[in-house]
Amino acid sequence: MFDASNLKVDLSADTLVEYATTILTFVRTNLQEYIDTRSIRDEIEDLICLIIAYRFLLNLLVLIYGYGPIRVLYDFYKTVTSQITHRLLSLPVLREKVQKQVADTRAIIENEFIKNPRGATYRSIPEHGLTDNQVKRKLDTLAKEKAANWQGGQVSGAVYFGDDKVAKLQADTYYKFCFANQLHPDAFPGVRQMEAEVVSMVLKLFNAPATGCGTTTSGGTESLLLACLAAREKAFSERGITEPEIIAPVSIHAAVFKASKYFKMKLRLVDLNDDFTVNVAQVKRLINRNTCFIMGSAPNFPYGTIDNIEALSDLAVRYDIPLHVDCCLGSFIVAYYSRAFGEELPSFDFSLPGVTSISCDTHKYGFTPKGSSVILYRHPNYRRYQYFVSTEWTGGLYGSPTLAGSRPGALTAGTWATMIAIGNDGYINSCREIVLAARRLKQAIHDEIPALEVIGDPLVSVVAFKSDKLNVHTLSDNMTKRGWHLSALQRPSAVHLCVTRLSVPVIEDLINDLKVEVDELLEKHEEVESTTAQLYGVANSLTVNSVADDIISAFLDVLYQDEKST
Ligand SMILES: *Cc1c(COP(=O)(O)O)cnc(C)c1O
Ligand SMILES: CC(=O)N[C@H]1CO[C@H](CO)[C@@H](O)[C@@H]1O
Repeated sequence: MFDASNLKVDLSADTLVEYATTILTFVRTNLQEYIDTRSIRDEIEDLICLIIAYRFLLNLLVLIYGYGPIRVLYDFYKTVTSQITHRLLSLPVLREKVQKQVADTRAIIENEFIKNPRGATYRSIPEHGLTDNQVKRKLDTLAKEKAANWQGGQVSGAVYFGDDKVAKLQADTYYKFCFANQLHPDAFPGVRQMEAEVVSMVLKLFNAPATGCGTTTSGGTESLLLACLAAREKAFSERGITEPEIIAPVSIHAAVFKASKYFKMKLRLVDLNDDFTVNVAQVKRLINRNTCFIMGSAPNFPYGTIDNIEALSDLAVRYDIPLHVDCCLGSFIVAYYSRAFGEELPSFDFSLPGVTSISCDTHKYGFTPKGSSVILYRHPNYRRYQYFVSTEWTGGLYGSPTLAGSRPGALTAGTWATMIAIGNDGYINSCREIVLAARRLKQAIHDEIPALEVIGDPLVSVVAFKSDKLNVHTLSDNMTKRGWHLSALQRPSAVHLCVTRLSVPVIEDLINDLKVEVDELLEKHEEVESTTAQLYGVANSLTVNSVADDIISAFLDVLYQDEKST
C-alpha cells in the first residue's frame, strides 16, 4: 500500500550537501559534454535563443496573468489575421483595388477640405510684398471659409470659450509680446515671470504640495509626451529599466499611444469596467518589474468618465511606481467643480499620495489661447527627467525644459493674461454652466430618447452615447447636415459631445435635433450606412483594417495639399 510517510524528505545537513553535490556533478558533467561537443559559435547561438525564449515566455506570462489566456489567444489571432490580410492586400491584383478605394476616399476628403478661395491663395512667396490692407482683405476671405459653425456652439470641444472680450485681450497680449522667446529668459524676464506664475497658479488648483513644480507646454499632447519621457528616464536611471512599460486604460488619450511609439515604451492597455472606468484589478495584475508608469484620466476623452484614481494611487504607493493623472480635458472644470457645486468629485489630484504628475490643458477649460497646457509634478525629482541638457554641443552649454527649443512668449503671456482676467469667479461660473448643460443633455438622452444610451456616468463636461437600435455614426452624420459636429468613438461605436461655453445656450436645440434625427432613422428601416459608419466599419473589420491606416494617411496628406489633385 502507498504510505505517505515514505515521502518524508530527510533534510539533515549531510543529505542536503549530498543532494547538492549530486546535482552539481550532474550539471557539470552534462555542461562539460555540451561544451566539448558544441563549437563556440553554436554555443553563442544557443545562448541567444535561450535569452529570446526566456524573454518571450516572460512576456507571455505577463500577458496571460494580466489578460487571461482566452484574450491572449484572441489578440494573437487578430494580429495574425491582420498580418495575413495586410500581406494579401499588397499582392498586385488586390493592391490595385485597394489603391482605387483609397483614391476614391481621398477625392471625397479633398472635396471637403480643399477650398482654394479665389484670390487668396499663394503657392510661392509673391514677388512684391503686399500692403497691410491687401493682406487683411485676403485674411478676411480666408476667415470666411468655414465648414463648421463653432461660434454657434455646434462643434464638440475645439473652441471652449469664444468670448469676444477675451479674444481681444489675447490679441492685444500677443501684439505686446509677439517677439518674445522663452529660450532667452535674460532678454524677456517678464515672460519668464509669467510662465513661473502660470505653473504656480495651476499647481494650487490641483492641491500640489510645497515641493510641487512643472512647466508650460504647447498642449496636452506635449504634456503627456513629457510625462511619459520623464517616467522612462527615471526608471532607466534609478532602476536600470531598459524595456519600460506603461499601464493605462484603453480610454487613455491617443497622445499616450504616441508617446509609446516615439519613446519605445510598451503600452499595456487595461480594459474598462461596466461603468467605463479603469479595471483596477487588471492594472494590478499587469504590474511587473518593467512597469515604469501607471496612468489614469480625470476624465477621459471618449466618455468623460473619471477613473478610480484613489485605487490607482494605492497601487502606485504600494509598488512605488509613478502615477499620472490626465486632467488635460478635466482642466479647470474638475479643478473648480467643488467650488461651483459645493460637493466633491471623487479624488483625483495631488491630495492622493500616489499621484506624481498631472497634465492640465489651459487651452481647454482655462480658455487660454491654443497651444497652451501645463505639466505638473509632485517633486522636482520627477521634473528633472524631462529636461534636456547638453554640455557637448559646439553651440554652447544648452538646456531646454520641454520638447520645443524656441517657444512663443506671446502664448505664455496670453495664458497668464487670460487666467487673471477671468479669475476664480469667472471660472466657477463657467464650470457651473458647462456642467449643468452636460447634465441636462445626459438626463434628456436618458429620459427622452430611449433609442440612445448614455455611456457610463459622466460627471463633468463630456456626454457619450451609443445605441443598439440604430447606427450612431450614421446618426452623427445626419446631425452634421443640421450643423452639429459630434465626435465619433469606437469599441463600442458611440458618439460624444464635449460641452463648451459655446454649446451651453444651444443645448436644448441639440436635444431637439437629436430627437428628430433619431426618429427619422428609426422610421427608415432599411440600413443605409453613412460614410463615417462605413469608415469605422472598415477600421474595425479584422480583414481590412490596414486599409483604414491608408485612408487616415491620405487624409493627413490632403492637409498639406495646396490644390485638388484632379
Ligand atoms: C485634449 C486631450 C489631450 C491632449 O490633447 P491636445 O490636443 O494635445 O491638447 C489629452 N488628454 C485628454 C483626455 C484630452 O481630452
Ligand atoms: C434624415 C436624414 O437625413 N437621414 C439620412 C441619414 O443618412 C443616411 C445615410 O447617409 C441617409 O440615407 C438618410 O436619408
